[in-house]
Amino acid sequence: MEYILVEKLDTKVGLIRLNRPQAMNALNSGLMREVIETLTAFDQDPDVGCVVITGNEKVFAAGADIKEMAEASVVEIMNSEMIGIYDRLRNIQKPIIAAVAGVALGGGCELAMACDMIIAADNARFGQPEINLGIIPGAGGTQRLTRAVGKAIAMEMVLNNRWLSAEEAYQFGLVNRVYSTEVYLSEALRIAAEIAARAPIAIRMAKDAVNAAFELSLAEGIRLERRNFQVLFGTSDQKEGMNAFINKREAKWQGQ
Ligand code: DAK
Repeated sequence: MEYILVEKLDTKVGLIRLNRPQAMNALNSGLMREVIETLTAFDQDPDVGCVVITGNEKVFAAGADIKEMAEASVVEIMNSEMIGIYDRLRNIQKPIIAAVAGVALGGGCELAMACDMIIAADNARFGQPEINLGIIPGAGGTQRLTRAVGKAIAMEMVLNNRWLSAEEAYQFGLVNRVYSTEVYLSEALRIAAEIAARAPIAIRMAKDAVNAAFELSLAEGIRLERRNFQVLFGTSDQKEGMNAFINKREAKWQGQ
């Protein structure tokens, strides 16, 4: 890998570190290709139950690579592989946690929001500064941000480049938790390890059902949730989980 560092921890956590520090981790197509290929491999790997994506202590990612796209034509942007990459990201079935320190701007903020949870360091800042470049967010920024923080704050961020501090992002519901810069990554890895130790198929169904709340009507979402719930009664993990509860012992998940 040229632009990311990849580790597989013995806690069943896959760790991806964005690693273009000289360019503030700008998300060029090579980096994004490496991210999605690694995520796809983790998604198929039974030894990975949860993934953490992080940058470094100073920057998560300063957005798409402006130098790479500055001269692009409308057709080139329409044909950009980035579109497919963000669609594939949406289809990853295992939980993904973004551990964000420093700036998460533009496509960087969108990448964090495309994850299932965001753990922030106290120096994290979130923004959609695309308006300064004569464009608008193009990878879900106007949609996921608005659903997370509401119209008032989203409009300020998208129209007028307001950045949120970690504390504001927490208050507005964009991030799950805020920790000091010293421990934000270890805390994200701890939470990821807890999730990775849970019943894998139930975790997959749970992620699917919560995400459906953003895409379906309430009636459709309830129907999808019910199906996912029912399917789990075909797994040995459901039998094991309930049996373990009744017999007052720890469950041993098989992912079956
Ligand atoms: N792209 C390319 N290079 C970048 C960059 C970026 N987004 N951000 C920073 N860099 C580079 C700088 O050019 C500089 O490189 P050198 O000049 O040293 O060669 C180096 O990183 C250090 O940056 P600065 O010197 O500017 O560092 P400062 O600490 O002064 O400022 C900053 C840090 C993050 C505040 C500043 O660099 C900045 O404002 N960066 C740009 C932030 C931004 O505008 N982000 C939005 C980008 S647009 C798509 C979907 C989505 C998108 C695109 C397509 N499709 C579906 C097709 C997303 C678009 C975006 O994200």
